[in-house]
Amino acid sequence: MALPNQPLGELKAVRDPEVEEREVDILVVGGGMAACGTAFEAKKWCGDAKILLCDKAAMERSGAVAQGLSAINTYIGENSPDDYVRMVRNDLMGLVREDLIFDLGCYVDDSVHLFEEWGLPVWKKTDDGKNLDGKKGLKQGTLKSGAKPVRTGKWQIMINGESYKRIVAEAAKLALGEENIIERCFIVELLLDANEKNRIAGAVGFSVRENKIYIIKCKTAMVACGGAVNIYQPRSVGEGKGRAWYPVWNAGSTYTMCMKVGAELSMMENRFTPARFKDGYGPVGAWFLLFKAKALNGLGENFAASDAAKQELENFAPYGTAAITPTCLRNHLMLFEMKEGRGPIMMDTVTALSDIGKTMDKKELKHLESEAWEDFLDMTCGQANLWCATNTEPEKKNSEIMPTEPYLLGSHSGCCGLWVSGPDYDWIPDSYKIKYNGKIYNRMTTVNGLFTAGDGVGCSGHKFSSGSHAEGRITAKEMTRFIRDNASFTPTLKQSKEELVDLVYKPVRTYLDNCEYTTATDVNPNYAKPDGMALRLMKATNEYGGGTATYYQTSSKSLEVVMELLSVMREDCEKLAAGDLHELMRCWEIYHRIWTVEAHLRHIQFRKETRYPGFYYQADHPGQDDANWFCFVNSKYDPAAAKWDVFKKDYIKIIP
Ligand code: SFD
Ligand code: AMP
Repeated sequence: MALPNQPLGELKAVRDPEVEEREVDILVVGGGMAACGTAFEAKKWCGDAKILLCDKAAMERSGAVAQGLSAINTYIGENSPDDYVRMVRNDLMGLVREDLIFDLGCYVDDSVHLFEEWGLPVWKKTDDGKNLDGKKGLKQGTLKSGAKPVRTGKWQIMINGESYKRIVAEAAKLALGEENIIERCFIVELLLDANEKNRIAGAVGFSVRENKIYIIKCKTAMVACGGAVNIYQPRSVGEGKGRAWYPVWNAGSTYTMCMKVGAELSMMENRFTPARFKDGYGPVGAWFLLFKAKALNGLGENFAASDAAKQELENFAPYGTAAITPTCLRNHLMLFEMKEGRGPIMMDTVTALSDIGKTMDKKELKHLESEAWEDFLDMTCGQANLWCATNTEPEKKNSEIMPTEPYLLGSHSGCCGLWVSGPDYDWIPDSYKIKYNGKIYNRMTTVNGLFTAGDGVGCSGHKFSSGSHAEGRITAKEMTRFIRDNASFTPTLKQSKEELVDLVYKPVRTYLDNCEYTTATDVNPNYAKPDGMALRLMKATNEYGGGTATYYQTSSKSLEVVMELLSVMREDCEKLAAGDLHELMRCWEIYHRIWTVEAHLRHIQFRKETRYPGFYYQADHPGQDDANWFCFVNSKYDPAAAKWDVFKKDYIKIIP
């Protein structure tokens, strides 16, 4: 909750903020991996065009990579882009946009090579099979010059990545110029053109550091505000609240802002419910793949290798029986054990480290143990803290893992997002292309001139940090082409300056009008504080929308109930109140979250099957139903009529 207003606390919000109006050619919303890719690439192509990037936080530490990462999960290297498509398709149970994934696979390595050039240490393999990290790894040469990375799985490589985001942001800032960047600027709505239907013309946002509103006109925009976090009740409450796996400050802005101007969403039913180290949210990939650890049930059994597990996976062939079990089905097996009373699930770190250590001398063993700690110190330092707090030495004591609360994202092991155009190749079906004035613009949404990347792009998961950056770079070129091809366009906003100020600062005015009615500023019959609204949302989704409360199960009736709760929440959002700028940000975040969750649940409601067991279950539609549902589910919100339309879209297989 925001600090109360006091001289040393949050900055008080005032009734009438300053207004700054800008007009640019290209607007980039977000400052994460994708936006940094766009920022790095744009100037090279667009000449004198004016660009502006707005990030709600400080780019050096914003978004999912804020704390750093210890692996780059997409590096094609010796593999091929078509094989990359097969991997993603299998992991996401068959339904993906193969054009987008293939296209990304062709470019992603170039971003990884750039990261290394900018100073990111990548682990290297020696000829005799040893791993070298940090400075030692650098001596082997660069990936581009042929040095071999340390592969964990087929696609992932290890890095010393605590400063990963700083490195990527520095390059983005240098390329774009600080004068073209506004940090601490939260964009709240996109704006359509007054004269041309379905054409992007700008955005409005506010500073979270001073009482100021930004009204920005643009000819084209790229929105990459990441995924949606804190939409379901986390397992930890009280002292653990605020900790999550994905970045807490990504509030579904990408999906809400785009859908509210009429952009088509796709696969919003898909969520990611990652298995993580319990309470600290430490990722499991390095443990499974690099350290070759096994997950054990409460009886100490390697349940994933049991005959019962094999049988269960056969129900989901061909995905379940593939060489690598899809992420949702790995969860499904874990949940099966837990529901049968054979929990908790433990990561057997002790055996894993002891097995690898067998071939090592004392010094190498010590280094191995420090790598185990560094995996978290580089990426999720709260997990390392938790290990300290619970006297956990991974070589001596196993740690519990557990599926977390659900997240919505399009770049990790999930694939919800916007329906976008594929590239202009003849092998790509027409239904995957979006045209404007007869021309195709790669990664453009169904709103003309509006692009997205990273977590924003639907149907193409497993891009991760590197792929999101590469995708941002793709949009930079396409946006340049878009403004050149449509040079005569002048953006005109529908709303007046006053209307936009009224919209953005409404919660501030509601607060100022009513705050003197009670002595406790959080309790007031005339308004609702965002913190309370956040708890309401999480309770509703957790209990009815397939949260942890019900082992991720929902039903037609539960969905009906949660839809009603959401519509009342949306009504009550009219009464959100903000006493300071931090709270104003919280108001807009919760508003974005509620809309995003509604889209998610509407999609689940529409798809009458359980396509992703382990991520969610529909009690009255268990199992996959390929005959009826081997298709994408798309939706579109009509801003003028305030109506949703949810519909099927054909999946087309391109790569055998
Ligand atoms: O271990 C507004 N990710 C991993 N990727 C990897 O390559 N390797 C890993 O090891 C990965 N793992 C991992 C990962 C993420 C996290 C949190 C952990 C572990 C703990 C995933 C990647 O990080 C992810 O795929 C990309 O970062 C996605 O990029 P992008 O650009 O789509 O999102 P972003 O980086 O979060 O940036 C969002 C930006 O938007 C800003 N923002 N700005 C203005 N107005 C608004 N309304 C805004 N709302 C948000 C944010 O400030 C930010 O700049 S592991 O689990 O597998
Ligand atoms: P995570 O740490 O769970 O986010 O995973 C990081 C990467 O490793 C992702 O590409 C995952 O798909 C992959 N991964 C994690 N666990 C496994 C596993 N048990 N088997 C195969 N791949 C995995």
